[in-house]
Amino acid sequence: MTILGLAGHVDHGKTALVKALTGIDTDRLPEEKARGMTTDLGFAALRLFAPASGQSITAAGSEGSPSEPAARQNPIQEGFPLDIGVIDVPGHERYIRNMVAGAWSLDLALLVVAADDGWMEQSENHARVLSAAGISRVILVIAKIDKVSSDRIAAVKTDALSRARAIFGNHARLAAVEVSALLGQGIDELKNSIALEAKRVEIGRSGVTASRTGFLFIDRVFSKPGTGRIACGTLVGGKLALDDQIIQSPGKTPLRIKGIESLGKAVSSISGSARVALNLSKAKNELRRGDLLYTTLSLEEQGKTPVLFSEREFLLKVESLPYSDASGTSTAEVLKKGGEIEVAVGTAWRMGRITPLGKNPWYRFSCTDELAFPAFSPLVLIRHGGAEILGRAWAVYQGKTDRIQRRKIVDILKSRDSVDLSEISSIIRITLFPKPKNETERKSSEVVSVKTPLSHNLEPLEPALLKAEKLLQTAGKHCIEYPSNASLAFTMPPRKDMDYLCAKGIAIPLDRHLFIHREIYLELIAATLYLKRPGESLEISEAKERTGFSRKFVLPFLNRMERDGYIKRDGERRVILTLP
Ligand SMILES: Nc1nc2c(ncn2[C@@H]2O[C@H](COP(=O)(O)OP(=O)(O)OP(=O)(O)O)[C@@H](O)[C@H]2O)c(=O)[nH]1
Ligand SMILES: [Mg+2]
Repeated sequence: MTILGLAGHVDHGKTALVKALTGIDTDRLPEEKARGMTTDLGFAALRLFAPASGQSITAAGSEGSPSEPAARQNPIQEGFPLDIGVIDVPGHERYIRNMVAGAWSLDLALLVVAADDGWMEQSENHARVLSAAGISRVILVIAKIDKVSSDRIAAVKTDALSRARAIFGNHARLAAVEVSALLGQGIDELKNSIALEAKRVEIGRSGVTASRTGFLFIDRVFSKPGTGRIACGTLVGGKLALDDQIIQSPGKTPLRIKGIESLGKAVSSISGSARVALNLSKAKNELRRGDLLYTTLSLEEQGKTPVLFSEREFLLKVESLPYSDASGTSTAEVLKKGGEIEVAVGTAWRMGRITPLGKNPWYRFSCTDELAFPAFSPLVLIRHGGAEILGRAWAVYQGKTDRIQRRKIVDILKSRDSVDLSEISSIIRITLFPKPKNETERKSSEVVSVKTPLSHNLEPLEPALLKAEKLLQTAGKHCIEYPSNASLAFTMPPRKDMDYLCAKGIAIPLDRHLFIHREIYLELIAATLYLKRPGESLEISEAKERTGFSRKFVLPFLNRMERDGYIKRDGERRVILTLP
């Protein structure tokens, strides 16, 4: 599914345009109806069909980059149905945070500029939000063309295109279409442009393996009598299926997916990107707009680079965003003294304090409530209490730091301004938490280096051993236990095969009788230590909840983790020594 979002100044015709495209009135709240103004996000669905290859957009400067996916072999043929989730946003500056909420996750944006007013303050702000969110496919819609002369339309279009180009940069795909939602003029042409861009988005996706972790910022929560709690949002990456576990953060609460709907239809599974409504099991925490839901992380994704941040304090790399002309204040100028600021990501935003770290562009940001977001998502910086978009930022570290640690970090950053963010993030973590040199740590790092590859790269196994491995995989976290009872005997691999798999590192003995596949063992360690830090305690109940093991299995599992150097018993406590 392609996710399309609207943007543009108040009253420039965004909601009317969505209605002209989809037939749906996205202003659903009574307040919106009464005021004739959008105040919150609105949602609609559109189905278009892929146009023939080679059809070009009526565009200005929309050549796209040479690496455009369309240049690859095209798996999406003419007539292929393209489902498009549409997100309408408010244009009034008072609701800028809601607009930012709608901008996360977009594949394509319609930047609406009314031909009578021309480029206005929120055209500028919204364009900068889209650019902050990394949106680089934009169709500039010159709206309400029935109200003005053709000369005026041409002038507004030229001005808006050059301003948009200044904000989005030369790499962005930028097309322009003139419409009147009132008369229906230009709507077919706009649909063609959307279909062409959506086709490119889908072609781009089809060649790429979806990221394993799916993220969804909740944008709406409601209860349905007899069904329970429903959370809506845009799923980005990953795959969800009925009965899967999904985690809610802040709070890291596991929830079960009881039902999935997308574009009004019930489905049993869905892959991102998609608009979804999830019926979720009861949990101790409320579901709130701004909460992040995510699928359980695999070990592979948890390696050195974080996949998720969820904390009250972060170290940020801040970046300025271009304005459409030279009038704007520089981000560094505004932030140099630090102070109150608002940070928005997805549907979440927090007020907090930003403090320069001593060296541009690095800052510390702390807020009172935990903020959860996918690692390396751009954060939008908004002037405290205002609507001005000050810049964007990326978190490179989460958690509190003391003065000495920060001084160390500044020293690192001085010499590494141009280094990749995930690398910076790893360097900071290693600097703040150097590996202890004691015996247990040495052992554990050996374990880590031996087990890191997820699949064993050994010589091919003979059929009998392959069968034994398959049985072990099928058993999953139920493990294989010897001697088994008679009714299960036929599914048990011979003990000598299991011993061989252990010798090859494919099977892991949790104790002398209980065996688990190595990949499953590693996944369970990752789940158990997820977002934990060395030095923290690990409770048995927590390990049970995170692994789904019964008490009978959780103790051998924890003992094995201890033998592998991940944790250490300290009286009644188990202390975390190292992370996978
Ligand atoms: N003449 C004319 N009027 C239009 C057209 N499109 C929208 N309008 C009118 O412009 C006004 C604002 O339209 P909306 O679609 O509500 O504008 P919006 O951008 O969604 O406004 P906000 O959501 O408040 O930012 C309404 O009175 C519409 O009827 C058009 O193509 N021609
Ligand atoms: Mg509107």
